[in-house]
Amino acid sequence: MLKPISTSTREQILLDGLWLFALDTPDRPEPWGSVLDTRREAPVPASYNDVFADQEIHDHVGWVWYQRTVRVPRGWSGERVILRVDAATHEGVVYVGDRRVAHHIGGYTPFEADITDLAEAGAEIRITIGVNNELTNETIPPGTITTDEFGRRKQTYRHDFYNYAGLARSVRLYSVPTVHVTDVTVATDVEGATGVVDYRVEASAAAQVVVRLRDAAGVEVARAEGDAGRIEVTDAELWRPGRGYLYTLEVDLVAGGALQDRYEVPVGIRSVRVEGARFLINGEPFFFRGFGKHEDSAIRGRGFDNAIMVHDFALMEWMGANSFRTSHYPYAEEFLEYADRHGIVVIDETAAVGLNLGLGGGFHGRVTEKSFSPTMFNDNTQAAHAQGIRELIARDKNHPSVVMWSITNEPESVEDGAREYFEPLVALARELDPTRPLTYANEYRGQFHNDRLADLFDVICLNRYYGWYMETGDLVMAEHRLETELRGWQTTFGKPIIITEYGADTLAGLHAVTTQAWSEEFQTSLLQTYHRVFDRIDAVIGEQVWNFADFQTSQGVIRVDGNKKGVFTRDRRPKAAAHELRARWTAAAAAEAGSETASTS
Ligand code: GCB
Repeated sequence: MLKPISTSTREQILLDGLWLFALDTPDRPEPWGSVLDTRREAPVPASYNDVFADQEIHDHVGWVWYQRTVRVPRGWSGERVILRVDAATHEGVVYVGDRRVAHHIGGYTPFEADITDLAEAGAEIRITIGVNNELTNETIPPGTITTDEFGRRKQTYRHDFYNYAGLARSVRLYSVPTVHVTDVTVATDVEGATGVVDYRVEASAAAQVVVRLRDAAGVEVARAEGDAGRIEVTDAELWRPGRGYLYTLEVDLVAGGALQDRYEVPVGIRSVRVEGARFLINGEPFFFRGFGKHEDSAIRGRGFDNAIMVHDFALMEWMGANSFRTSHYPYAEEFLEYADRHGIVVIDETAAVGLNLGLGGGFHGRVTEKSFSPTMFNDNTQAAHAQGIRELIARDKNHPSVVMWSITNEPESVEDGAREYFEPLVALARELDPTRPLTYANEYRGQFHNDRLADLFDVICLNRYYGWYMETGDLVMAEHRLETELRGWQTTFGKPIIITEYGADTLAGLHAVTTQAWSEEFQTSLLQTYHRVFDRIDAVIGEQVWNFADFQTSQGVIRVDGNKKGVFTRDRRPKAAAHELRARWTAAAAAEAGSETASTS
């Protein structure tokens, strides 16, 4: 799905700001029918949970309503008018006036409606958006809703981050001409010094397609006609990690000799391949250094904020990080656009987290039920998961920063049924995007000798907590067990391995001279221990620490105001480990830059 942009034929207005806001109650009939009966105003974009000083809102399970009016620009007469919601977590329904125009399930991907018939140029329209945060065994991510003896509905879930909800990303109104571009797909490759750009354009009606590739200075370097084709750029300037050079593909629809619509896609020319135990970007082995992150900050919850995003990227750059994983859901498109421009490498993950009843059995009680069964994660769950994969790839396929899809985090991978559940999803992802490698993030019970999924994927991503959840505080044993395991994966599969999670909860300001779990020194020592092992294993081609920053979770006895495995606190102050990582990663980046200079001189 194309992101709305302004061009000479398109305009958009952001509907960010304050919207009327109310919880759904049984006695609130048709909230869209008139002005919402409330004095509350909620900021968009933001999760609503922590904005108000109100327990009921914080804990609400079910629908909430947002409403505002907007005047359709007078100049949009004769244009199509589209309303787009970047994300409604986890289900959204949209009304214009009292007409329902859109419904969407899936909390982290956009949806839109053509509302031309209801949006007369110059007129004011009332937009009401319902958002539902309920998670069941058939949603992605899954959850369980119970009603207690007081009639209170409670949401539980198996993922370790707070179930923030609401309109956490922008809502947009935009115009397109009647004949307009509906989709553009770009895939790039590198052949010697030549950059290859394959493109495909879809349009709302038959029209002549003319595409021009412009370099970063705006100079036209190639031109082609037709709705699909190949452009070759001799001596192409490549998109590289650390140097996000972007061309622009200008797509024109022409009919009757006149320009109907123009859309522009940033294009980073690069190749991605897995060969043996190497991950190659432009034919060069790439080592992932960075983090699993969250969209998480105080007050806003998962709400998108440019200041926080830029600050997080600045801190990653300060540390010499070159990559991150969008754990555990698709992030706002702005993250990927920034990563494209700045040469940051992204592993892009679906929201399929928590498909695992066996995980954390000790904390959640004994588990006797199977994860993949008709009463738990079943055909409907799988269909929702497939839809999540479709929407992720449709949204993010053109971003050069995205080098790999992760279709799930820590599913049950050792049980009967896991393979049957995942095989069709892997096939679907490969069909939708044959150009990018695929992975999934594995949890430790899926070992190299019993995991039933790893061979379906191109890269082995492991989340490991030796020295933390197992052998807590014992880094000698952690080092031994980690090394034994990684050697097992290396020998059994011969595929590249990225450690997509490792880390320790750490209370900023707690210090110790002995190996004391939760201290800043312990977090640093644990990371050093892991790094020693990584440096001894050839197949390890990446280290992404869990987590970039402390983040909010549901309440529980193992979480003190959230998960504290951040290398930064929730307000982004460095713990000692940040300095340790900075020393390691900036040295690695300098060594890579040195070898690159040597090989090009
Ligand atoms: C994991 C999960 C992540 C948790 C983390 C932890 O394996 O993938 O979502 O937050 O462990 O800290 O327990």
